[in-house]
Amino acid sequence: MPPIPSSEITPEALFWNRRRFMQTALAGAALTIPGCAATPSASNPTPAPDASAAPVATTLPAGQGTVAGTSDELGQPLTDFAAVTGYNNYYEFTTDKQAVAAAAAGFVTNPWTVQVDGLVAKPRQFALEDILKLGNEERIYRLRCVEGWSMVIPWSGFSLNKLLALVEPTSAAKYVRFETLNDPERMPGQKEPWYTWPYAEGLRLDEAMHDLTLMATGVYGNPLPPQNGAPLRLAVPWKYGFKSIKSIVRITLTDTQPTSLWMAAAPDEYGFYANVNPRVDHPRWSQADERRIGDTGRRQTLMFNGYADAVASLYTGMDLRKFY
Ligand SMILES: Nc1nc2c(c(=O)[nH]1)N[C@H]1C(S)=C(S)[C@@H](COP(=O)(O)O)O[C@H]1N2
Ligand SMILES: [Mo]
Repeated sequence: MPPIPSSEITPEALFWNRRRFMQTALAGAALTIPGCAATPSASNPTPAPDASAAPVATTLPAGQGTVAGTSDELGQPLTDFAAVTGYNNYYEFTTDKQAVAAAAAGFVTNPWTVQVDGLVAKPRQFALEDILKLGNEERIYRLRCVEGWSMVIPWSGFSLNKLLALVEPTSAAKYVRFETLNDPERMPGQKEPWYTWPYAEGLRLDEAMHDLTLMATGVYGNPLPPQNGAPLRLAVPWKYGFKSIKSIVRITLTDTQPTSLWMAAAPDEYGFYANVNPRVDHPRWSQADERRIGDTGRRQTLMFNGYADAVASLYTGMDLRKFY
């Protein structure tokens, strides 16, 4: 078994969790010992390391629709459909990336409503059908996971600012908080006590209003499959992937900086901003480079994941080491 570089170890295998896990194990619970040979199970919250190659499609797979683009604006080719839909982080189902698709396969996302509330003039509960009317543009974005791997993904959807405009944020609104469905019967990972469910994320209002911030409702020319966050999820391409919250049911405008699931789990490791920054290392590994899924070697990570021209001005005057 090859040694696993620390940069390929799922960061969500938090020290905090390991400590708790070891305490539980020492207390006599019959748990699987984590490690590269261990299969994550319901009783083992320590995720599998990202050591294996993602599956590669050999034929045009069922479920892949028509996609106009073949590469991102830097000329980098799309990541295979099989990897985009077969190698996922979605802790509500399982921490095993290659088992998410099967674990989430029966997840029913119709009917679905999204409540948009808080500091807005027109709070509203949207039916999914009405949200889908806001647009269906193709957007090819890089996704850089904080764990050190990346993909190029053809999303479809619309800029989140279109939805926010409908509810009219008040002048007191400074942040936007997002929440995933909370339903442990349908999302069995939520029965694990390690995290503060439901998954929550947040953006500053100006980040949320930025045209690049996408409410994704499709991938690879079709509606999102469950493993990618059906029926709708964020895609915030200049931030680490964990900001791109899946299966959203509530969006709340607020004057207070939201606490995300990862900030609550490990405040020393995950900040609110989480902008991709090759010069600010994770406390436990470098962020200078990344493995593009499908590639063998590693490539340099780009400031703001390559979107600096579009977004750097949002952070003028901020110390990006402090405001990680
Ligand atoms: N609700 C929820 N959203 C989530 C996650 C999750 O576990 N639960 N994982 C995040 C992480 S760490 C990443 S890298 C991306 C992965 O998106 P993908 O599986 O569509 O590539 O989803 C993010 N959104
Ligand atoms: Mo991630």
